[in-house]
Parts: sequence; structure tokens; C-alpha cells
Amino acid sequence: MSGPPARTEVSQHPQAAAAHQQRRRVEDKQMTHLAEAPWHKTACILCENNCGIQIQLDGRRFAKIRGDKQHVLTDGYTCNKALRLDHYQNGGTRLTTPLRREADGSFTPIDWDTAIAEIAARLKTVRDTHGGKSIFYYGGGGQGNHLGGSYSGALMRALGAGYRSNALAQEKTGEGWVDAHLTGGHTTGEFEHAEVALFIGKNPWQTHGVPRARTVLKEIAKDPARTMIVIDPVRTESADLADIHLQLRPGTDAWCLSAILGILVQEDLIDHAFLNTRTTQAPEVLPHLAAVDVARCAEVSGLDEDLLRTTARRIARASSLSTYEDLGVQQGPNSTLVSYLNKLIWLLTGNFAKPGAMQPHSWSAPLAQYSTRVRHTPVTGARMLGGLVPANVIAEEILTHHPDRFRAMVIESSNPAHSLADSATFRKALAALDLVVVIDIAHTETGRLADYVLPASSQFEKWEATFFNVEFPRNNFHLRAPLLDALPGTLPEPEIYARLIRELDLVPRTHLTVLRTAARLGRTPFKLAFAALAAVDKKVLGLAPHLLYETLGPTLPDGARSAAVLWGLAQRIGRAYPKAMRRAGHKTADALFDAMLAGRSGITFTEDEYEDAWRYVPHPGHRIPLPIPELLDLLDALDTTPSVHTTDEFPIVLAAGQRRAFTANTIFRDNTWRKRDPDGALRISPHDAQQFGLADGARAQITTRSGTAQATVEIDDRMQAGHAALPNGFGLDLPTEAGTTERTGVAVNTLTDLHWRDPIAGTPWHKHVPARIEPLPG
Ligand SMILES: Nc1nc2c(c(=O)[nH]1)N[C@H]1C(S)=C(S)[C@@H](COP(=O)(O)OP(=O)(O)OC[C@H]3O[C@@H](n4cnc5c(=O)[nH]c(N)nc54)[C@H](O)[C@@H]3O)O[C@H]1N2
Ligand SMILES: Nc1nc2c(c(=O)[nH]1)N[C@H]1C(S)=C(S)[C@@H](COP(=O)(O)OP(=O)(O)OC[C@H]3O[C@@H](n4cnc5c(=O)[nH]c(N)nc54)[C@H](O)[C@@H]3O)O[C@H]1N2
Ligand code: SF4
Ligand SMILES: [Mo]
Repeated sequence: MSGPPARTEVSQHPQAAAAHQQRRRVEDKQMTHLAEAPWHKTACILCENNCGIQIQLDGRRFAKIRGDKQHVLTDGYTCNKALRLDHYQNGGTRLTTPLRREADGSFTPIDWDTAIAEIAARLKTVRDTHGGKSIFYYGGGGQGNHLGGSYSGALMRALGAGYRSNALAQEKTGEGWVDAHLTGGHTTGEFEHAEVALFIGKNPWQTHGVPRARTVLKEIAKDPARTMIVIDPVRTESADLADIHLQLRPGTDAWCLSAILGILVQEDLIDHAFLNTRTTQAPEVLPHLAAVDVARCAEVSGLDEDLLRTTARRIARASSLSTYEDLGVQQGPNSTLVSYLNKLIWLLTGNFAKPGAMQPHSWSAPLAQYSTRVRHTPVTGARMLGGLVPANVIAEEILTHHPDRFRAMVIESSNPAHSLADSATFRKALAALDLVVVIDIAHTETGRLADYVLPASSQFEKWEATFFNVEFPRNNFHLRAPLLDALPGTLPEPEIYARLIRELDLVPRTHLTVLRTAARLGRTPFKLAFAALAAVDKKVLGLAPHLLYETLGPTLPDGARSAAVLWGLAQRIGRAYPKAMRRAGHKTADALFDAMLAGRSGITFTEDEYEDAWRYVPHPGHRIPLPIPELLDLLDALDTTPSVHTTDEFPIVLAAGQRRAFTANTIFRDNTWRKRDPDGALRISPHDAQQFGLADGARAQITTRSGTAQATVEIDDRMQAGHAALPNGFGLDLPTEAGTTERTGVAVNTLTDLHWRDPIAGTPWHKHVPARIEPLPG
């Protein structure tokens, strides 16, 4: 007569059982509720690939996350990090009210109207006293959000501001400038089809950049007809899959790449037909490469000359080659020269504008405007490649008595007090300004130094998109719809910029009236009215984002007001790439705009053909001019250029900011998102560990010219002797329950240096910081 054991248990503890059953019923209901809950399409915001994902909500919590198989670019792919996105949305502490810093350094919550009125008044004072050009803009987007930042330009132009910068100016500006000379625009590899894939200072297994990177790398690795070459001092996860790993000495890429080019020219492995018909002035470049002393270059970079010859011959033999250079070289010595040498490798072997090779591409909106003609910064006269103030001169532009120094800074979606070299000096620079305004979702290291902090809605609470659209032949764009209401107290960036412009009364009301009336009549009248206004007032184009937000914006479906700027982008795409746009299925620019608004898994906005690729080359005859005289001079000087920057005092090359499985810039402000490497270990070679008397898990002190830090040691046989690495994104000052802050891991830019920077691009040597490592007692 006894029932099943569970029943027996139940009868023994009637109250507990009732509670248990009650809980089970609620859970079951939640599960059913979840099973039926809709999947919201959006994208991962942790790296430039922005993989399409779907999220199932439980209240405001991200209960389940999976890849979106319909996504136009990523087909359901994600890496390990996307699944942790709840830690972005719900993990860290969010700001829910504007803050004003008081004289004693404390922050007072203020309401939006007060914040906007006070900031507007102070911006106006700075402008009227020192000129609009003294107002500096930093940021405007991160790995997942560029839509909001695209409205900042209208505010800055209306204020007469002339200078801006962002993270690109500490990585990609040298490369962009080289591209401007050569192909005239950004180039992208087609790794899915490349016979040979070459990664230079890039670890795509962890850092992507290549869509669906892990799948693509595995495909190359298992195909005997294809070859992967990795140039990296570290035996990375990508190097594990490579056929050829050139494990060079850190910082010697210029010698390694000139050796490869020297071999190509000296063994006559170059594509003469391509050079004769598609490029100009090759005879001005080739003698420099014919003169390269390959044996000496091999020696400097610590590589076997035979392996370099094998590499060069494999590249020459390939029917297609794609290359990707990234921070390992862009944040190291000779970086702009290295970008040039990288590009000469694929140009001399004819690997441009054919399947599997390097490609030009359309843009939804160019991330920066590169030109061979450059402006200079007002104080130090540094070159502004891509129109951006080089990251490493910003502090110098401020910490001076020069009358043209910057006086105010608006910072959005960026954490420069943590991400720029030499944080201590950058903090001094912020303190020297008359006004600092930070727009962020959280109270960051930078926000704590601001006069005002404005709370933005998160990227899942508003319309968002990125302009990381760099694909060929099909180039794609993804507008994401919000899946949650905005957290009370927060605003999307377009509304923040609009409120400042309204308060400052920077836009003629008549313009707004004309455009509002036209927008009500329909898109065609709107287009005509906009064109007519632009014809009579030159300023209209510069103010376009704001005008669109105020007039077309409110007419858009589903509250997509922030998407108004895309109408302007669609018009530009229609003018710049009419055929490619039509091939992608959009008859008119307005049809493209509508498709952008409607496509929840992203859309293709241009579809090119390989022959068309040459049209992207803006030079005479669509030919690529090969010489960049300034860089050829640097190449010639390599014989006498120092390749070692360590000293007896600082004998180790520290890579300050290695990307790992659980790093994502400073997007997560919640340490519990990490499943491994909780402290952000200092990775050193077994050789160095023994030399310095350090055991695995020991604490070490790291000292550089700029500062000191302490970290937990991880002995890693992937590292070579003399090379150490700390991860990026650690060392945030996160709030504790006691109301204080706590720091986990090293804030790497306490160790980096403003002066070690590329002479041309002004980009930092984050991956090449001479350092000393010592055991810490205890
Ligand atoms: N997991 C993860 N992925 C990310 C990010 C993240 O924070 N975490 N951030 C994203 C961002 S913003 C960026 S810009 C990219 C960066 O992506 P990557 O550039 O791939 O990232 P890093 O790990 O900084 O550097 C790449 C490699 O350079 C190597 N290296 C160091 N010194 C040298 C050298 O002297 N020569 C050569 N040839 N190589 C060297 C390092 O060993 C490392 O393997 O990653 C993106 N993806
Ligand atoms: N030493 C060293 N320094 C480095 C690097 C390195 O390798 N070594 N790497 C460099 C590189 S390549 C990069 S890209 C930079 C990255 O550094 P930053 O440009 O400073 O960018 P993130 O760390 O991505 O910070 C993004 C900020 O945006 C905020 N945010 C998130 N969502 C939103 C939103 O919707 N709206 C607003 N307004 N804010 C939002 C986050 O809270 C965070 O404060 O770091 C650079 N610094
Ligand atoms: S590769 Fe990973 S981190 Fe990058 S967007 Fe995709 S899922 Fe996110
Ligand atoms: Mo970056």
C-alpha cells in the first residue's frame, strides 16, 4: 500500500512539500512561458563581426541566446562570448540619472532638463570664449553601436568644433593612410575562398574580424590545398591551426615582411602582368626590395631563412591570397611601414579584385575619411590620419598653455581614461579641461572624471547598428530593433544630441518647418525639399542627421526615429553605388532605406562583381600607384633602425592588452561574465618564469617607465622567452556593496607610454612595452 518514494517524502513534510509543489508549478509555468516566449532578433555587440543572434527574455533578463541562422552575414554562428551578453544588459551597475560633479568631487543626481541646460550653457561659454574648435569629441561608438554617434556630428558642426578622435586612432589610422595612397580605400580579405590566408599580428580564433572565424579557420586547416600562415611571436590558437607559423621576435615584423618581399622580387616571383596593367611606378619600388638583405632580416626577426623562402614561394604560387594585419603590428614598432609592406605583398603578387584575394568594398558610412592630404593638430602639429587626432597626442594637445589647446571634451561610448596609453597623464589632461561631458550606460573610469555624466539606454533598449560593413562582393547592414524598453531615466544618444542642439538653438526653425511639412506629404516631397534646402544653405548637409531626426524621424514605423539618419546614408549609397545597390535588390535609395528598416536579420545593400572592383580605385586609369616615398625611406633605413627596445632595466617586451577567450574591451562591467582567467593572468614563458623565480599562480610585480602593477603569473609555453602578455579590458574600478570600488586584474594603460608611438600615425606601442618582472613576496 505504499506509494512511490516521492509521495512518502511529501507526506512526511506536508508544508515543505506544498511549498515545493507551488514552486514547481511556478517554474513549470515559467518554462512553458519561456518555451513560448518570442525570440528577439538582434546582434552581438562584443566585436566588429556583430554576429546575428536571437534572445529569449525572462522579464528583462536574457534567459536564452542563440545564433540567428537567417542572419545575412553570420548564418547562426557565434563564439563563446555572445552567450554571456546578459552580463552587459543586467550585470553591471547602470546609470539612471544624469550626474553633475561638485567641487568636492562628489556627484549629484540632476534631472535631464537641468543637465541639458547646464551643459548647453557651458558649451556655449567655451565656444564664445575660446572658439568652437576648442571643443573636442572622442568616441561615438564601440563594437556594437555607431547609430547614436552618427548624430554627434551635427552637434559638433553646429558648434563649430573641428577635432575628434576615437579608438581607430590607436590602431587603424596608419593602415588607412597607406590604403588611401594605394587602392584609395579600405581593403578586406576574402578568407572563405582564399587559397592562402596570412595573419600578421592577428589572432582571429579569439578576436574574429573574419566573419565566422573559427569555422573558416578550421576549413582552411583541414584542406590540404590551402595554407594558413600566421606571423606572431606567440603560438596562438590561430597558430595551432596554421601550416606555417613565423614565430618572430616581437617587434621585428618590418624585417620579416621585407624579407618576404625581398625574396619575391629577388627570385622573380612577382606578377609582372598585374604590375604592368593595374599599377603604376612599380620600377620606383622594386629596386628597394631587390636591395633587401634577406639573410640579415631573417636574423633580426629570429626566423629561419629557409622558412621565409618557403613562405614567400607558397604565397607566390597561390591562386589567391588574403591578408589581415591587426594590433600585434598596428600597436608596435614601425607600424605604418609594416602596413605598407603587408599591402605590397598582395599587390606584387596580383592579389586584388579577384575571388579569394583582397577586395575594395562599398561603405554604408565610412568609419573615417582617409586621404593622402592630411590636416594637423592645433598644438603639436601631429598628422591627423583619417581626420582623427592621434590617440597618443591628445593629452599633449591639452596639457599646454598654447592658446589653441582643447578646452572641452564630449566623450561617448568610450572609456579613454582606461583605454588610452598612460592613463595617469590622460587623467591630468581631463582635469585641465573647462568641461568634460561623458555619455555612457555606466559610471566608468572616464565618467568619474567628468563634469557631467549622461545615462544612455543600453544597446538592447534602443535602435542600433554599426558601420563595420566591410564585405565584398556582398556588403551587408543590420539595423537592430530594441527588445526592451529603455531603462527609466536613460535616453538614446540621438535624443541626447537633439536636446543639446535644441537648447543651444543651433538650427534654423524654418528649416525644420519646411522639412516637417514635406515629410508629412511623403518621401518624394521630402527628398525634393531636402535637396532644395541643401542648395540654398551649405550647412544643411552637415546638420543632416539632426534635421532627419527631427523631421523624418517621427514619421518612421515602430518608433524607429533614431534610424532617420539611415535615409541619408541610403541616398548616398544610391548615388555612390547605383548598380551594386540595384543588384542587391533595391530599385531606389528609398527602397533600400525601407529594407534597412524592415530587415531584422540584416540586409545586403550592395552586390558587386569582381570586374567592378577596379572602379573603387580612384586614381587615374583606376591603377594603383605603388610608391609611398616616405615609407620607402623607412624601408631603406631598416639596416640602421633599432630592432631591440628593451634594456637591462626593462628586459622584457610586454604585450599590454592581449585578447583572450574572456576579454571584450570594457563592454562588460561585471567580472562574473568570465568562465576562465578571472584575474587576467600575466602570461610568461617557462624560461622567464625560471629566470625570475616565478611559479605558476605566483604574484608578480610588473614595472615599466610609466608605472607598476601586480598580477598573477601563468606559465605558458606559447610565449617565447623575453615576451610577456597581459589581457585587455581588466582593471576596471567596479562598485562593491560597501560603496567603495574594487579592481580586478591590471588596468594595462597604467603601464603604457605616450611617447612610444608610431612616427607617422601617432598610434601607441601597446604590444611592445619594455618592462621588468619581479616576484612579489607572499
Ligand atoms: N576576445 C576578444 N576579441 C576581440 C576583442 C576583445 O577585447 N576580446 N577586441 C576587438 C578589438 S577592439 C580589436 S581591435 C581586435 C584585435 O584583435 P587582435 O589584433 O587579433 O588582438 P590582440 O590579441 O591584441 O593581438 C593580436 C596578436 O598580436 C600578437 N603580437 C604581439 N606582438 C606582436 C609582434 O610584435 N608582431 C606580431 N606579428 N604579432 C604580435 C599577439 O601575440 C596576438 O596574438 O579584437 C577584437 N576582438
Ligand atoms: N594597452 C592597451 N590599450 C588599448 C588596447 C590594447 O590592446 N592595449 N586596445 C585598444 C583598442 S583596439 C580599442 S578598440 C580600445 C577600446 O576602448 P574604448 O574605445 O574606450 O571602448 P570600450 O572599452 O569598448 O568601451 C566602450 C564604452 O562604451 C560604453 N557603452 C556600452 N554600450 C553603450 C551604449 O549603448 N551607449 C553608450 N553611450 N555607451 C555604451 C561602455 O560602458 C564602455 O564604457 O582600447 C584600446 N586600448
Ligand atoms: S565573433 Fe563572438 S564576440 Fe564577435 S560578434 Fe560574434 S559572437 Fe560576438
Ligand atoms: Mo579595437
